[in-house]
Amino acid sequence: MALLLVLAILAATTILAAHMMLVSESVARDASVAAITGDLKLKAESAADFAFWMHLTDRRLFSNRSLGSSVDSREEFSDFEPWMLDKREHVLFDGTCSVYLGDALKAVSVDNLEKLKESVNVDDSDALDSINQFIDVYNDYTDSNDLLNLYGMEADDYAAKGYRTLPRNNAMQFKAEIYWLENWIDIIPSEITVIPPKGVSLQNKNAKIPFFTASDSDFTNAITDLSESELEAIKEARDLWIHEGIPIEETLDGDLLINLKNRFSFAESNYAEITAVARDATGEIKVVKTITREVNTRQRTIYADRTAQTFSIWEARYD
Ligand SMILES: [Ca+2]
Repeated sequence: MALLLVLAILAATTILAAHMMLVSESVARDASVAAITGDLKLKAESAADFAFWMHLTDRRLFSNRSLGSSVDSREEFSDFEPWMLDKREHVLFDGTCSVYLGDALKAVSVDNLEKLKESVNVDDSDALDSINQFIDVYNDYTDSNDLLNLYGMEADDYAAKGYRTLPRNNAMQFKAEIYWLENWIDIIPSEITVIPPKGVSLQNKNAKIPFFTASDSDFTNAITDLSESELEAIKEARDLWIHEGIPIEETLDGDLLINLKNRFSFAESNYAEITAVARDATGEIKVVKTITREVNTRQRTIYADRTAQTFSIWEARYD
């Protein structure tokens, strides 16, 4: 009996010891992942900042800001690598970090929702009605009064849904606020343009969607009358520019290119979305940092603060 008891205690102790070892191993692994992630965050942050200054330098050196075109003429003048808002990959830190510069003017600007109608067929009254109703909800959310628009929602309506602090009754401060609005999921087709810091307004918010930063859904929304094969050709031409630097005019049929230029922007806006991806030595752990900044140094708003002393970051996030 005593022997059995001893054996039982021994077995229980062994299990406990094994469990403790597992726990301490996993704690040690978590600590090491956290340390690596911390390093990668720093790396991503410096890569994003480096890219910002390289882009400002590029803008200062070269006045031609059209994207997807041959860089031969600039190469005659300087061997400075192009740092433009065209989504091309720039590799830093011995290949462990990649940076991409995109255009921050995305498909939808929250204070220009009328533009949503451009991607809807003029005969599709249901779709147009839905957008108008959504605009009513947006207007009630942002106007300072409690007067209800025809399809809008004010404090009582939000309270009934359990949202007692809504609406803001002022301009949105974060673009993600649009996800509070009823039915957004059916109305907002893809990404949303950054909301500038307080007191600053976006220039050219009516601009066409930037071609190299456009999402797949931007393409399908904007190009409803093109064939599947034309759509594929467009995506392939874009990939060839992004990955191999082959100018768009060399890979796309002339008519198709003209058509495309009517719908999308091929010129840089003054707002950069910088994405830095930092990887550890194994490539298993990665950190993605995205920051949005104004990049036109001739605009006073690039400082975006009252004392005009810093180059403001408009938006920053880790994914
Ligand atoms: Ca209101």
